[in-house]
Amino acid sequence: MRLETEVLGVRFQNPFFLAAGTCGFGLELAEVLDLEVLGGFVTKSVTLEPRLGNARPRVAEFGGGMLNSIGLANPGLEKTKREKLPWIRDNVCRPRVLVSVAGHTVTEFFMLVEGLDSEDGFLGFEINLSCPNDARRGGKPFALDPSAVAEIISGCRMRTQRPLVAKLAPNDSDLPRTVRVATEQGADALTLVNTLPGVLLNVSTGDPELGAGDGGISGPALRPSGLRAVREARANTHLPLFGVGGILTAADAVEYAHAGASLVQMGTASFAWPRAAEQAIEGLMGWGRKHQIGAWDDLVSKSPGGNGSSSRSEPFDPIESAEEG
Ligand code: RRO
Repeated sequence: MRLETEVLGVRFQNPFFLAAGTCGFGLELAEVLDLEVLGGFVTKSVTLEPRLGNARPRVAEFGGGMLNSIGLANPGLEKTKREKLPWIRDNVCRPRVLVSVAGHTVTEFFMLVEGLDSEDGFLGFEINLSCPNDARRGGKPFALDPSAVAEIISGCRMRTQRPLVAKLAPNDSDLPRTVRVATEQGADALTLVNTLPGVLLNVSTGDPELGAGDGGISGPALRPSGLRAVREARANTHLPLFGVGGILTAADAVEYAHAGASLVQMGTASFAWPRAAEQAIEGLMGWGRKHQIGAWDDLVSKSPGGNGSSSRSEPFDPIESAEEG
């Protein structure tokens, strides 16, 4: 099966990315995984100032996957420019890189995009609108507020010509509206989904397992939620979609293609098995042979809504829509 695909006007050698927060800025994983096999990766979310992160422990495992509250630990804008992006520019050849940015305020998103736009080494931005662990926002992601989504995406759009990918939340009670807002305001693609809010309690004490209390669920338990969100988004936008949530194997990626994703991101699986993406890429070629599918693109174009066909025609007013809600 041919895995190359063209999305966002560029060619990807295969549809597999590593998700934000699971591969640092690349170099953190380069010793255990040959990054060059990937279609791409998304960096850890960058904030304006460096952040140490939330109280430990920050991760806990359970039968369905993992709960995290890392709390946006990252080196901040200046160090990302000075050290992280030059490493990517000098060491990453074939994979395409998206830099994830996370503001605590709308204006911070603009400052991050402006601050990074003139740097080398990356393709575009993943705008993280859906972090469930930002204590400064009381855990309420921007993605659940359509007028904030409109403001952030339109403002970022004015500040860069690079691809803008909006990362949305799985617990959005009106995802079609959010998808349409992001589309109308100039996003080039959407990522679905971030982690789902949850908590794990110590059975003896009743205390939360994570230092911060609540966290975000990822891993196999998230896959049905991610698939549902991709299908729902597919019905409401013509934009290419990144599917993420519980992808471990080639078959999981195929499931996301059926739902309407053009590209996929692996997250928690690569924490447990750093070479999971490499194996899934090989597995995908085998899957194609077995099922006589010639190309990844054929799978994507057979999904409901297909690749590039929009089910929307009427113009959409995000402000009016936000007021209706
Ligand atoms: O750093 C985190 O705690 C974190 C982020 Br920014 C995110 O977007 N999703 C997540 O599960 N954790």
